[in-house]
Amino acid sequence: MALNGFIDLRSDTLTIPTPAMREAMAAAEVGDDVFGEDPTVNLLEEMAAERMGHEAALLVCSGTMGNLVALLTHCERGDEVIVGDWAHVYVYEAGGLAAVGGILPHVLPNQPDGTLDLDEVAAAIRPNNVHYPVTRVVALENTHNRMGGAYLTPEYTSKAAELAHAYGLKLHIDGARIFNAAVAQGVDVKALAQPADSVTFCLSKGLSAPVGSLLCGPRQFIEKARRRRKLLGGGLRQAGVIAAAGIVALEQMVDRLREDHANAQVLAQGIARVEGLHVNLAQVRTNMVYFDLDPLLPFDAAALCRRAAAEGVKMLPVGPRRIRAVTHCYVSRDEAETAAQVIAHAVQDWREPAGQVNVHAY
Ligand code: TLP
Repeated sequence: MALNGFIDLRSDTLTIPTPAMREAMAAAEVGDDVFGEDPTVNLLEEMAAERMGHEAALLVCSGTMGNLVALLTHCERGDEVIVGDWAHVYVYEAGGLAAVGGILPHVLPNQPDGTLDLDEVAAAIRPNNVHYPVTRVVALENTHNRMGGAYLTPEYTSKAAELAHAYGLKLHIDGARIFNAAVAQGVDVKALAQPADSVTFCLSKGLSAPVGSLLCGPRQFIEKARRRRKLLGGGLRQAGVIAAAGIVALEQMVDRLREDHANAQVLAQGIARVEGLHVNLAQVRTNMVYFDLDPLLPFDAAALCRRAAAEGVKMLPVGPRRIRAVTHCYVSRDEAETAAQVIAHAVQDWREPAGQVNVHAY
């Protein structure tokens, strides 16, 4: 099930459309979505809203666009968003909230479990005073990418929403992998999405669709968001070809995420057995494995990734001595085991990587 001949653990974004998706895309009924006339997009948006327990949904090009559209819809220029220091929207979205929206990030430390400390959130909310920016939104991420794929619980999400609402703020959730969070906890995804005022989720990660994310929220909010999406150039025409794959993703690819989580365990346990590599097994909860290289090892994360790639396993260096490996539907259990063996061998029998395989780095 390899991708281009590699066991590719760099990201679940590397997943390609399944045969069922390709068929659905070819057969999709389409129309002009800027006119609201693409029946397949309309169906996907209805399905997404229903799944999340929100009134309406909007198909956007990417998770990045979904978060930006959400924040542009909640905020005026000069408003403030409370956000974690490792949040995707803060670290990995090219500063869009500030660059495009004129929105200030008010950054709090992310906890190892992906949460923000709610006492710290309460303390960060600005008093109503002419000197301050207006605090408008609390932004959370579920699952939390840089905090190891940690998931937020329904209880925490509801508490965060209560706090935000008590101060007249909105809660936005970057739920790029919210289905992983739901499947890992055995809860209905609504319990994680409904307390928020807006939530985005991605079709193009573990769900294996080629393109697309959904922004969900109240109908009026989504209508306003539709204009923001247009402003950003995200008004697509016959987007039904994309939406068709998204419908297959929602129907066929959600429940199987548990396999990815089980394979992440296999991989993590294999890595944990390698002397010189450190993985916190308690933190491996969904489809992500982050691990660190011992300071005594005579090579860094990028070198280890190049060496593993030369032997057929791609991973992502995310720091000088930190690596991310993500499981998805193109990584079988056997491949997870093989990957751990390749990594072990690379460490135990270290030599400089042969050849140059581009693995990228975040
Ligand atoms: N994350 C990508 C990279 O950008 C880091 C990855 O490989 O994990 N929210 C979260 C939590 C994400 O992890 C990502 C993508 C996004 C939003 C953005 O989604 P896209 O790539 O569709 O803009």
